[in-house]
Amino acid sequence: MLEPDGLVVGGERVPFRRLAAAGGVELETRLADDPPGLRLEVTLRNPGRAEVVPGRVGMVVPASLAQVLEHGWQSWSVVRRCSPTDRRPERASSPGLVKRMHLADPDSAGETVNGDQFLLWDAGVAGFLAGGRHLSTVEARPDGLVAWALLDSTAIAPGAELQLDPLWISGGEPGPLYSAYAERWGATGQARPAATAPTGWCSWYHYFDRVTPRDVDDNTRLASSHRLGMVQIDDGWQAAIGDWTRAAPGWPGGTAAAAGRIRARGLTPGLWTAPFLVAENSAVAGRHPDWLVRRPDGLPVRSAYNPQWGGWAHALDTTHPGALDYLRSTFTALRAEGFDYHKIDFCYAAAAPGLRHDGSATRAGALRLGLQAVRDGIGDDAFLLGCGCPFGPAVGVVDAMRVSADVAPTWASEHRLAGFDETLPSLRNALAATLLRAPLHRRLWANDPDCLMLRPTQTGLEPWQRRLQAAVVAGTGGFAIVSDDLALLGDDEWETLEMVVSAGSDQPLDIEDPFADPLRITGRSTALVASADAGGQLPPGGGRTVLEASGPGGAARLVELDRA
Ligand code: 9PG
Repeated sequence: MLEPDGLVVGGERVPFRRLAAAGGVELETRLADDPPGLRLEVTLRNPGRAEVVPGRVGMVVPASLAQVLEHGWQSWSVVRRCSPTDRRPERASSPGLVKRMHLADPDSAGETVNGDQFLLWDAGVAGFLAGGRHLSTVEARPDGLVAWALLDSTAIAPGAELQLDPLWISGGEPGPLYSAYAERWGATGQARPAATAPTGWCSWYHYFDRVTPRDVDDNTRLASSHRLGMVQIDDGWQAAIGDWTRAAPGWPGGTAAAAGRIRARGLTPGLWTAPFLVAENSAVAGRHPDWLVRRPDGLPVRSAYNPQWGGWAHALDTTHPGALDYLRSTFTALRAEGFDYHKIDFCYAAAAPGLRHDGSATRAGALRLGLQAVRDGIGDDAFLLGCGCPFGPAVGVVDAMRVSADVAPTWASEHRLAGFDETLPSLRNALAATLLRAPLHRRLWANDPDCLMLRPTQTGLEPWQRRLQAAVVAGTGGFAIVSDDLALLGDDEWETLEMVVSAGSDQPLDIEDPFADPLRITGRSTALVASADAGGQLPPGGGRTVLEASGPGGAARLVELDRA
C-alpha cells in the first residue's frame, strides 16, 4: 500500500503525522480509504502572530518508479513517457516565456521530471482531485514522488486556515488507475462532461491569420451543404489582441455581421479569442495599464510573442474587478451577436506568475476567476472550449479542452525548441498527446484533439498520415472539426469525415496500458490501436475494422467492438 511518509513546507521536511508542524504552519492531515487507493486532505493553520507565506507544500510518498508519464499543465505542454531521471537539463536555459508557458512550476525546468496535477507511473498514480484552489505538480524520483501544492505568494493570516485540494494515491496497474483517477477528478471538480460537441469547420489550419470574411462565407456554404453544425472563425479577425469588441479593417460589420452570415445558413457561429492576453498595441493596454499582471520590478509580465500580433502580449489581471467586468460584458456582447461556440486560447496567461490586484489570490484562483467571468458572459448554455489552458482550474467551467499541441499540415516539425520539441505544431506531436490523454475524455470534458486536415492538395501530409489522423480522432472521442479550404475536399475526404463522425467513440475511454506501444484505447463500442512514435506493425485484433492506416512514422487501426 502506498502511503505518505513526509511533509515539506518552506523547505522543512517533517515525518507524516495526523498533526505536524513545519515552515511556520501547523498541518492537519486526514487519510481516508478510497479504494483502490487513499484520499489525503491537508489543512494548514497559522498559529503565530505574523502572516506566513508557505510557498509550497509537499507530500512525500515512497514508491518505486521505473517509467512515468511526464505532462505539463496546459493543452500544448509536453506529454511523454520517460524515466524519472530523464529531466532534460537543457530546459533550464530555455527562455522564461517557454518555461512559464509549458510548466506549472517554471523553476522545475531541467531539474525534475513532473506530472502537473497528477503523475502516472508504471505501478501507480498520484494526483490532486481538484485544481481551483492552487496549481499543483507531482515530482517524480526513482524512489518516490512529492506531490506539491503550489500556493504561490498566498499568505495565511494569524489564526487563519487554508485547505489544500485533495490528493488521491493508489498503487496498481496504470491503465485502470488512469481512468479511476480521471473519474474522481471530474466528480470532485464538478466537471461538465456532457455537452454535445458540434461537428464543424475552423479557419486556422488552412488560412491561418490571413482569413477573410470571404473565406468564411465560402466555407460556410460548403459546410452547410455537407451538414456540418458549426463554423468557427479563428485568430485573424480581431483589431488587436485584447480588444475583442473591435474587428480588423478587413471585416466590415465586424463580428456581428460575420455571425449573422453563418447563422443565415443555419450553422452555429463560433469565435476564437485569447481573453487573458493583452497586446502592447491594444487599446485596452493603453487605457488600463492597471489591469496587467506585473513583475516585481513593475514591468508587465510577458506571456506571448507573435509578430503577427505586433510583438509581445501581456497577461490580464483577472483579479482586478475592472478587468473581470470587461470580460463579462465583452463575452455577453459576443454571445448576443450570435456566437454560441467559443474557443478561448492562451488561457495560461491568466495564471502567469506575478503581482496582482488581489495579492492573496493563487495563480489557479486568478485563472478560475477569469474563466468564470467568460462563462458568466456567454451563459451556461453556450459551448466553451479551452485552449492553451491549464487543466486543473478549468474543470467545471469548460465543455471541451484542447489536449494537444497544434496540428499542422506537416507530419514532423522542422523547428527545434530545446527540451520542449513535443510542443511544436506537427501532426505527430498532436496525435501523441491526444492518445496519451484519452482517459480525460468525457470525464473532465470533451477532449479536443485539434482540427482534422483532410485536404489532398496544399498539404504536406501524405494519404496515410491523413487517414491516421482520422482514425485517431474517431477513436479518441470523435470531436470532429475540419480545418481545410472545403473546396479542396473530394468524395473520399467527405466520406472519411462521415466515418469519423459516425464511428466516433464519444464515451469515456480507457487506455489498456499507457506505457505500452502501440497503445490500445477502448470506448464502449470501439477499440483504437495506435502508435504515433514509430511505424509499423499493429498486432492482429478482433472486431470490424473501420479505419486503418500505417506508414513509416506511425500506425492506427480503429475497430468496432461488438458489445451487446
Ligand atoms: C491562433 C492559434 C490557433 C491554434 C491554437 C494557438 O507561440 N506559441 O507558442 C503558440 C502556440 C500555439 C498556438 C500559437 C502560438 O496556437 O492552439 O489552434 O488558434 O493559436 O493563433
